[in-house]
Amino acid sequence: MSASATVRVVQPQADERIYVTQPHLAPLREFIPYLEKIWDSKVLTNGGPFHHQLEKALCEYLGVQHLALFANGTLALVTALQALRITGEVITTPYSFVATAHSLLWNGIKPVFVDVDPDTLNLDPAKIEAAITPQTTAIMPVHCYGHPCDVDAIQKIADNYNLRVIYDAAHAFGVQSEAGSVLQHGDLSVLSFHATKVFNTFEGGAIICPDAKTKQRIDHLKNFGFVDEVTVVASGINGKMSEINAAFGMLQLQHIDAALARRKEIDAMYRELLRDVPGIRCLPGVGEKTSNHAYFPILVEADYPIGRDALYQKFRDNEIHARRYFYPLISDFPMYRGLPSAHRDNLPVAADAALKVLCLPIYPALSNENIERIADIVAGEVRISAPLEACMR
Ligand code: T4K
Repeated sequence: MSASATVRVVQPQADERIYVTQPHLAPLREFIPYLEKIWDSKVLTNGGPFHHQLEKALCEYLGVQHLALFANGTLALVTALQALRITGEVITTPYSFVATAHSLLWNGIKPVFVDVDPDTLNLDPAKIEAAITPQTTAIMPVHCYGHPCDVDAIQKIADNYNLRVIYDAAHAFGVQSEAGSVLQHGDLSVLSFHATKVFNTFEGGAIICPDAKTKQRIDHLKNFGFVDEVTVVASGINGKMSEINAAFGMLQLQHIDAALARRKEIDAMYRELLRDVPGIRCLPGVGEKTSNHAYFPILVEADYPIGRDALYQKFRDNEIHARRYFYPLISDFPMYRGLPSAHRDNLPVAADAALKVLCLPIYPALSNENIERIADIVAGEVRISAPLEACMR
């Protein structure tokens, strides 16, 4: 037997791997009638019937007044800033996906990073005022992991300084506080319907706005600025959602409640299984009446036997692809790190969280068996280290 034949590396099948998320897809057969309608009508895009239906259906489902669909959340963020004619400096969080700050750069706006609250990891309202300058025109907070920001405190500051508020609500589909949808706050909120999100249309996004006039401006901006065949009122972009994505969204909406219910069960299971694991802190829900359980972040604290990156690697060795959302901080990427507000001393809480956080897999198809296996890997490190510590004593 040759040497190479003795060493058999068994590559796990793709379906044996567990990722941080897996898209929830309605059964394919249910989508066929939607496709047939598109094939019959030949309307593929530019505000067709499914686009209209989905905007209406999402307003009803989310409990909001006006919603404009987009091809993705990033284009929606870029357009939201255009819609309110934001310029100068915008206060935002370093603890998010890069698209948040990139949308500012795409508009020639300077991001000013402000630290986050240690309990919510959302923009800390107590630190916003110190970052306001004569150039500040707006605040762009993120409802990180779908947990609502302190919307009242942020609005109070915005009112005092005459600033606009655009929420990056990419994670906050369906989240409700006591006062209703979290998407009703600020001047605009932006959703993402990316494959990795709680509600997905493959790619997609939306801007939620409070009045019909703003919605009309947004609708112009996402369609090159066209009002009619011969009238262009703004230097708009092509940000429209296609009919195929909108049709899929209509179908996905029929299954969303079941998907959210399963996420809730998984969240509860993790919390129970990890409750007594020393050094592991599960981020609590904050102020939400209805959560969407979009992510399951744990913070690996100093009293856990191994570091966050070692636990991340341990998972990978077991073909479990947990993710360090959000490490590195946005403020550490090359296009931001030169900004005065990007300095670590200005962002101690965010910097600490970025080194501790690990998002565990959470998606409706995740089995109870795998949830237990994942929690067991976390708890296992404590079991391994306990006898060792006893020997050392
Ligand atoms: N603002 C915030 C706060 C955001 O989090 C995001 C997006 C945006 C704005 C921008 O919205 P969009 O323009 O994307 O609509 C992912 C997503 O690509 C990104 O949408 C999301 N945030 C971010 C938090 O996560 P990656 O680089 O982690 O994606 P990826 O491809 O590594 O996917 C993660 C895992 O999901 C994969 O390991 C497997 C699974 N997956 C992924 C895709 C794309 C699938 O099973 N199927 C798939 O099709 O960024």
